[in-house]
Amino acid sequence: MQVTKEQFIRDFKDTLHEEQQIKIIDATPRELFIALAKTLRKYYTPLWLERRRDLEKEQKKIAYYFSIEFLPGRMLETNLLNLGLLETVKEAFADLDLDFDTIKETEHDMALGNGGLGRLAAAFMDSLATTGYAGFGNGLRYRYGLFKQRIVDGYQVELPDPWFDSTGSVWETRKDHDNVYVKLYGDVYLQADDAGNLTPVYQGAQILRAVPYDVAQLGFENDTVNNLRLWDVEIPEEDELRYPTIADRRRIEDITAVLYPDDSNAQGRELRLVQEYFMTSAGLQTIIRSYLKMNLPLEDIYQKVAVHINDTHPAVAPAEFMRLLVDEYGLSWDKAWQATVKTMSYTNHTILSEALEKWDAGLFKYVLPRVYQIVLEIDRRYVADLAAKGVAPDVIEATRVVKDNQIHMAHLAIIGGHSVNGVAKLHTELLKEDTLHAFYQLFPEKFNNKTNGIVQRRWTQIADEALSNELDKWIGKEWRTDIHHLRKLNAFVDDEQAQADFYQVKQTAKARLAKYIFETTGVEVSLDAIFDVQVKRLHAYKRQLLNVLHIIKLYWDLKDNPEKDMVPRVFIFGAKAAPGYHFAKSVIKVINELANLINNDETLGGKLKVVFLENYRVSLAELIIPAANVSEQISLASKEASGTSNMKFMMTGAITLATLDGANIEIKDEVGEDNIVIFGMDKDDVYEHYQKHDYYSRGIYENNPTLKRVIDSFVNGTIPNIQSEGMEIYETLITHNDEYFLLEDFDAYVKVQETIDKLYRNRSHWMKMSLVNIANSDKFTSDDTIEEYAREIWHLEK
Ligand code: 26Q
Repeated sequence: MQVTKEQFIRDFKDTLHEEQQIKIIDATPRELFIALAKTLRKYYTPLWLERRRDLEKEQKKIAYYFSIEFLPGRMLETNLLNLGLLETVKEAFADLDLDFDTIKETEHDMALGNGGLGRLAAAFMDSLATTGYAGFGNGLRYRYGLFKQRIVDGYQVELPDPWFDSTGSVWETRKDHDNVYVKLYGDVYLQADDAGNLTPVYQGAQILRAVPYDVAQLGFENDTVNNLRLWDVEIPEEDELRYPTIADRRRIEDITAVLYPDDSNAQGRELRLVQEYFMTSAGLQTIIRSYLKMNLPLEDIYQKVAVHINDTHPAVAPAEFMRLLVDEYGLSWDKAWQATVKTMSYTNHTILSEALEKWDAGLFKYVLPRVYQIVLEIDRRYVADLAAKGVAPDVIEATRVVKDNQIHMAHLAIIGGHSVNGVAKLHTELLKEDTLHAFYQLFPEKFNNKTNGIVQRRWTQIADEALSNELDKWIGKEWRTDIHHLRKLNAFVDDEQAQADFYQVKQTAKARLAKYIFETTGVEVSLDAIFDVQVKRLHAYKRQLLNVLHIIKLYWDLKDNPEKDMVPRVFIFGAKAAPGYHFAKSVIKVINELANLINNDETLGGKLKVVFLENYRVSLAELIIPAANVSEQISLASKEASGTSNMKFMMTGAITLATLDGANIEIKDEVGEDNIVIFGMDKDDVYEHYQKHDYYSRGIYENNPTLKRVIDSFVNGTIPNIQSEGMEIYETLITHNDEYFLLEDFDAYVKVQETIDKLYRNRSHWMKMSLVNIANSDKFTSDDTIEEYAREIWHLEK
């Protein structure tokens, strides 16, 4: 978009005057942010309208990405960058004597997601617009994003995260004309008409209004604007009398109040099912409506529409689509089913069985009586079809949708769609071999891999300006528009000047983070130390605790020998624990108390520091990741489906310290074994233990004095203030046999940490490794991942 600095300044001042009746010198940074955002909206709104018109005219196929999470973080800089105005606006602000960073920091992260899955959905929105495909998001407009984490006395405290104020978010537009109605609860029976056709009759259903709020998704420098549609709930005026009290109304508002209501009780689980159905039904209804405007036969809808099911949360989609096609639009079951299967596709994000959603059939029937009947019919026909084909009864039983009084949502998504994909090569192999093996045998053609990706523009051009400028200097600017030009950096990995220059880039990022660490925690860290970072959701399988075990080992090394020759190390953590996840919260407490112990022990000579940064989120990641020397990706092999922060660290020049899990394997394939540090058991070792049932953590503990001393530190008072948490960890590791095999991997991990220490001492060699990582990170652009989805799953045209 062509806007001169002068023009922008005029537009910006006009917006400030017209919308806020205020002058620049009187405005707060927040008011300036709002005016800036509104100025941008004026710039892109014509493009947004034009996009709609074009799509209607050209009748291109559209993919709809259904996801219960979207985690874009801050949108200002992305929107500026994608409009081609980031530099112009920074210069304009400098002219106006305004500090751009102060203004941008008043934007609240849009955090409608937990972690990887939600961030991936947001990345895909950016990449769909950037690659020019018609791909729209469909989700929920939560009033509160993922909780805001504070650390008090070392404990996680969860505070609400109201991410928009009474005027809503500046980036959204309410679209009243696209309202739809969603039916829940009540009774349904089937009534035959004169011709014998059965129509469902609903009695006493609750009818809610779904109101869409659209958020523009701008493509990078291509004038393309796609749409992310977030649904909110309202009580229809005509039904107001059904909700006479504040409590009655609040129960409805609760539907879009928070992401992942507490599902440890029945009420929470019901709310979650309502959320999932609400967003799915509203989205599908609008899709069918807009398809029908083209006057094409409904049974051909798959030619113009693809619906993607992001994990099982929207997996009610095939059944709801069937309900709409058959009940509301009168298609025959068979035609509707063919259309449904060709329309739907599903991504699996985890092999952990506890995350594969199953609904109690009684609850499902109570909340969604008609959809329940349809699910039963899908299940009945599935079983009959396979039996007729001679499929073994145990295979049918293992894969059907309804069994043991539960609705298996992944099964519904697989049976009701034409594609199932995992998110990294190993993960997809495991789905085929293990988790979804029976399905793979029945429908091998449905299975495919789509390795995750990241929006590299955010992690370089936005988060790491110094790196971006240095890249311009060495390889020219083309990489900014076509990331594959990064490979040119391979020519300079041995160049001593390049090594020195990129070392300075990293030091700049470290200095910025060190300042933040000091301001937020009071801990001083040296820029000569290795910044060793593990940031991700706190989960046992991700093994933050293995990192902790190693830190305690270093602590004892230094206590025994204060002269120990080691490069100073700063261990940096960022992690939120699910509110009901006791063990994860205990690990956070232990990290914080260990940090207190270590950071205040002067005998350690400043060689060891531990920092836990509270409230890890996208905007904090933008500060932390560019500053990392070491990227900790130490999940138990087979458990991390892909990981995506590993890709961000790689691209900003950290060395990956990893197990052979998820996309770490593919990072290794890109950089070669010499430029990554791999350790520990692989997936076969892990599966061998499962088969042989021969893992015995107590045996390892008793035979490894170093490890024993480390583990005893949790319960012998070494770390103050962690009585019950230390005990819980001890029991997890020893009494409960260490489910994620930390003990077996401990020695290997210690050893590669020593390798890291050695490698870092040779600056030239370290920087060579770092440059190889940056130079080959183009592999993980989400733009390419989306190209694969578009071509191979959704069959879209550009
Ligand atoms: C399931 C049932 C009941 C309640 C909650 C859930 C639930 C909630 C969130 C299940 C899964 C999630 C989130 C999963 C997630 O973020 N997975 C990550 O997805 C990334 C993108 O594909 C991968 O890179 C990560 O490896 C994977 O952990």
